[in-house]
Amino acid sequence: MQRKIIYGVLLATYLLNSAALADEIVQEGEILEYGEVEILLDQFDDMDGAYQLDFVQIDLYSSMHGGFTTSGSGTPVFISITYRQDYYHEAQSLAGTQCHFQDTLPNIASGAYSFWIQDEDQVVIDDAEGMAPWIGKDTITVTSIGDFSWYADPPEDILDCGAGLVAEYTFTYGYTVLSPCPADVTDDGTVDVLDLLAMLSAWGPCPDCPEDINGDGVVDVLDLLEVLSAWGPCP
Ligand SMILES: [Ca+2]
Ligand SMILES: [Ca+2]
Repeated sequence: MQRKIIYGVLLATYLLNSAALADEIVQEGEILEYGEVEILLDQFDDMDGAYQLDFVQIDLYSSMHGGFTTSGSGTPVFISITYRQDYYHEAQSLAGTQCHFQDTLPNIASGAYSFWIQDEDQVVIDDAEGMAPWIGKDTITVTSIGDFSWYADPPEDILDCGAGLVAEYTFTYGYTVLSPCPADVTDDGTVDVLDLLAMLSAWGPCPDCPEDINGDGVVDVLDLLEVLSAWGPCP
């Protein structure tokens, strides 16, 4: 019984190691101004086709620091701020993120009132395949727009107001390390009858499986031809 458990662990370890290696690279930065900002996406490199880009995730975290002085009438002051960022590569729209802040603050007489408020948003770009040719080598344009509203009734209750913003962004590049010898589905350094047998046992629709060498979601004669043309030791 003990031995069976150990074999089970070894088999699980082998299966994990034989799967394609997936990894992530994170690029972080800050945007401190409104309008257009260029960001060089220089953290991902496809290593001349050895890495496949799977997804790009953008996380935006915004902090708003504001302050105001009031008449001290006692009427609450309502603040609503929307901060939007749009991401473009040349004319192509990639994604948009939006943070929204709102709060009700007291209308006090004793000098200025200051506050910090935060929000965060996340977006995942599905069309990472379309980004792969230029990502790592080119810039994107980020357009930042803020919409501020301050309400009190009567409005004269707000004597003075202002706000500043810090937006931190994170780009996460998810990628897969591609095998230099994709037809070696058993990962033993040789394309031989074992790979052929593995292919036959996975025959038919098979998304995301190593036997689908051309990545079209089906194990069929096209993949079989890839195995035959790569027959022998891997380069
Ligand atoms: Ca093999
Ligand atoms: Ca296929």
